[in-house]
Amino acid sequence: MKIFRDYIKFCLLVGLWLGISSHVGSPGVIYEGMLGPYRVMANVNPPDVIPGIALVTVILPDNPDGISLEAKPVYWSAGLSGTPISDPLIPVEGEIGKYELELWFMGAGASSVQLILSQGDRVFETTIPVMALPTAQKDMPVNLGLILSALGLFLVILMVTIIASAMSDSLRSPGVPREKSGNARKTKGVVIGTICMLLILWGGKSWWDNEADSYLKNIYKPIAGNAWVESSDQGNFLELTIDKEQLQWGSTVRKMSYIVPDHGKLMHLFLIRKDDLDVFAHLHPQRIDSLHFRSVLPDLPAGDYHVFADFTRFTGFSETIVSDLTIPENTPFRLISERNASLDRDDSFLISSKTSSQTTPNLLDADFLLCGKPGMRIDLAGGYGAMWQSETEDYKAGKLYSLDFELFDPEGNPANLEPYLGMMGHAVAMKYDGSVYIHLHPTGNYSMGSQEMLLERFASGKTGFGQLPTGMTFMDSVDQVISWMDQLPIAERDSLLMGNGMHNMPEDPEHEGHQMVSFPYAFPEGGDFRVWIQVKIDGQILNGAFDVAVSD
Ligand SMILES: [Cu+2]
Repeated sequence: MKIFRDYIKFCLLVGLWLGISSHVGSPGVIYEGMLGPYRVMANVNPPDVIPGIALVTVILPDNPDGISLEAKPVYWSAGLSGTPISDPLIPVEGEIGKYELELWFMGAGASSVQLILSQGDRVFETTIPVMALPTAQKDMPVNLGLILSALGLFLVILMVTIIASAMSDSLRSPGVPREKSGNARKTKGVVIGTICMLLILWGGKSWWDNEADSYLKNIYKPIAGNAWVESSDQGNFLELTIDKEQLQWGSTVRKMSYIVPDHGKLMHLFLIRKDDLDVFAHLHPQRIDSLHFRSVLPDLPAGDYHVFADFTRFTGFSETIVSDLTIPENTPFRLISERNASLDRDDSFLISSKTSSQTTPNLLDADFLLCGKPGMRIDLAGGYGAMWQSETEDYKAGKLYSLDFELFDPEGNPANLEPYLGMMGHAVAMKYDGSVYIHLHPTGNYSMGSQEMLLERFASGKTGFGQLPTGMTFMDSVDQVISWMDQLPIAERDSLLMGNGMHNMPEDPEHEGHQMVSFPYAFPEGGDFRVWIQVKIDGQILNGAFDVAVSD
């Protein structure tokens, strides 16, 4: 019985693995933007086994007439020319402007969903980066296993019977009773047939086990980094290194030298103090070498921290390095005037209350703020304010929401948001137990760098992994771009990052002048989450924290 079940399991899991992927515990890709003249919100739930089916949900709030909507999976490696034709999305009954499609992802790798809207002779397209990777191994339902095992057993008996009959009854003429020698041949046939079938089953099983092993080796795991605090007379530094073994993934080795800038930065590193999530920092480490990154550490309280470091490769593959960091009690903090090394100009941090109901304990410095919740207005540093505009406090897992935040200046008037790292705002959502971490933007939770790399690639018509510059050359050229961007005046740098307008949301008629920032997101599971928002007003990076309980 077990042999058959294993054998069938293998049949279900045969596939090719390249080994590439993305974030922590929140695989769904949310996209908000424009599709031609129309607003579009899309949610792609990628498969967790490969080959597997992704559910693509698209909402066109403007609900245009006379359109057809299609989608196809386009891989970085295969390019547009290596992609099958697109499939039509089906309107969801009773839901205006909503369309759905189940899309097969046949291979693992840096991929995308290309959305195509046709209206008359006009065709509009957009590309949503999707990392297709195996993160699970499905168990076969017992009933199916039983049925398949029974069928398998039947097949074996059938084969043995055929062999035995071939060696006995097939040799005698019709109506002639079987002789003694015929019985002997039949028995011999049963024995030979059984041995043959057992050999075939054994061969199938060892081949299956081999495939299952290589599939398991290709199950995706985020890269685990090593993070620690290095104190010197220059100040305190966060060091992040990656062990080579961590890059091995199945038969491939992930390369760390092919990272490209994302929002003008090599890496976006988030530090979040464990358990109470009361300390949050967003840092931009410098590259020391391909496996070593360093960042100036702000004056954060001692304790154990989660570390999440987002980066994107030139293949459009965006990934998160995970690690733990301990800031020792006796970490020497120096006065700002005594410190030589200063924070990156886009770095910031926030120390907030443990829960939205707690009052103000005295802490290190004035950057301690109360944490809010949906529908609540909180103070930000410098007298600014933020309000989580929300009809409900009861958020449901899996449902697509627009997390809307309104910002106020110290006089209580609508604030005027400025671009921060090429966006009108950034947000991070994290589940209290650390199992879910996601970096959000007003345009969704996919990596902008990833989208740019994929579009560039598709436009180039190139396929495969040939003609790559060496890792060193690539790193050098990217480091030059990063340091060039870092010395640009902020306004110039940000307008450059906002430049192609691809990532800008159209003017919000209700909130002229950008007083509002919205993040589309679907919480992947229920639980207690903390959401940090980051905006820039009057040249200051302002952070605010909100707690939300999500129900399953
Ligand atoms: Cu960043």
